[in-house]
Amino acid sequence: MKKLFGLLSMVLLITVLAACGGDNAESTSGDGDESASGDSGETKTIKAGIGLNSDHPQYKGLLKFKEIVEEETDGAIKVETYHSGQLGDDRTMTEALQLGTQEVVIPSTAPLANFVPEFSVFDIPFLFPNEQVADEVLDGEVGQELLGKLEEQNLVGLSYWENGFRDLTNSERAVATVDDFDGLKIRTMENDLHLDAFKALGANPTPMAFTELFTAMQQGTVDGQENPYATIYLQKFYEVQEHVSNTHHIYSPFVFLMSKSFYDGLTEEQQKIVKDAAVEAGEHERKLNREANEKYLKELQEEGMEYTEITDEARQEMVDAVAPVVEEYKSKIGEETVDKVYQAIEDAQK
Ligand code: KDG
Repeated sequence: MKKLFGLLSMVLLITVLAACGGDNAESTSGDGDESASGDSGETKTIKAGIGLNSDHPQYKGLLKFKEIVEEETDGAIKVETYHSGQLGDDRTMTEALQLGTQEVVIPSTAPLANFVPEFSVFDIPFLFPNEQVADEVLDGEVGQELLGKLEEQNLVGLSYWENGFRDLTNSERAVATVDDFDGLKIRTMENDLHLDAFKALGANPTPMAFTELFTAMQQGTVDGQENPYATIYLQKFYEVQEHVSNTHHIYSPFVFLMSKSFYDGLTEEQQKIVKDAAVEAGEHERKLNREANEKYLKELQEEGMEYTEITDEARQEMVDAVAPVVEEYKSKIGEETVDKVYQAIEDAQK
C-alpha cells in the first residue's frame, strides 16, 4: 500500500512539473530572431473586450486592431472581439487581465485609477482645452510615463484611445448653471474624483459600472449620467433621457491594456506588432470618434432630447465649484504627476 502511494505521488509530481514547464516555455520572450508567427507554429489568441456596443468607434477601432494583428502575424495571433460588456465591466475585465484569463481591455482612465492612482490626473475636471492638446500630452512623455506604471499592476499599456469630452444628460430638468445640478442623481464612473466633483456641483452622485447604467436610468435609480454625444447616441440613452447640456466637464481617454503575462509570452517581433497595431488602430478610433461626436448632438435633438447650451460664464462657475476638489486631489494623485501634466498642457499650447 505504502509502495503504491509512493508511486502515485511520484506520477503526480511528474505531471505537475511537466505542466509548469509547459507554462514557462509559453511565457518565455523570444530573442527577436523568430518570425512573427513564432517558431513553435502555435496560434495565440487574444480575447479583447470593451464596455461599449458594436456601433461605437471604440469597437471599430478594435476591429482595426484585429485586422492589423492577424495580417501582420500571418494568423499566428488571432483576435476575438467582444463588445457591450459581454466579458464584464472595465474593472472586472482589467482584473481578468491581471489574472491572465483575458488579454485585452480598453477602459476609461477613471476606473483604471483604482489600479494606478496617477491615472486620475486625466479625470481632473476642465483639464484639457481640446482634443489636439490631449493627444500631445497623452502621446508625449508624461502620458507614456504613466503607461509605464501599469507594469507594477501586471498590465501593459500600449496606447491611448478616446471616449472624448463628457456632457451631462438627465430626465429631470434642463441644466444650464451650477444651481441646476441641485440634488440630481447622477451616475458617475467608479472613481472618487468624479464622485467628489459632482458632489461639489451640488448633485447626488452614485458610482456604477457602465454595464448597469441603461437599466438604472430606465428604472429611475439615477436621473442622469455623463458621456460624450457619440456614446449617448449609439447606446440609445435618448430613449431614457430628456435633457442634454454641453458641460464638456472632463475629457475621457481610454487606455489600450494588454495582460502582462500574455505580452511577455510574445516574441519581440510580435510585441512590436501588437504595440504598433494598438497605436494605429487608436489613431483610427480617435478620428472616427471625433467625427461621431460632431455629428450626434443634432441626432440626439432629432430623437427628441432638449439641448441646453452652457455659457462661458456658467462653465466658469462650474470650474470654480470644483476647484477645492481639484486642490484636494493633487496630493492624492501625486503632485509631481499633476505638475508634469499641467506643464505638458501649457507646452502643447505654445
Ligand atoms: O468600453 C468603455 C466603457 O466600458 C466605459 O469606459 C465607458 O466612459 C465610459 C463610462 O461611462 O463608463
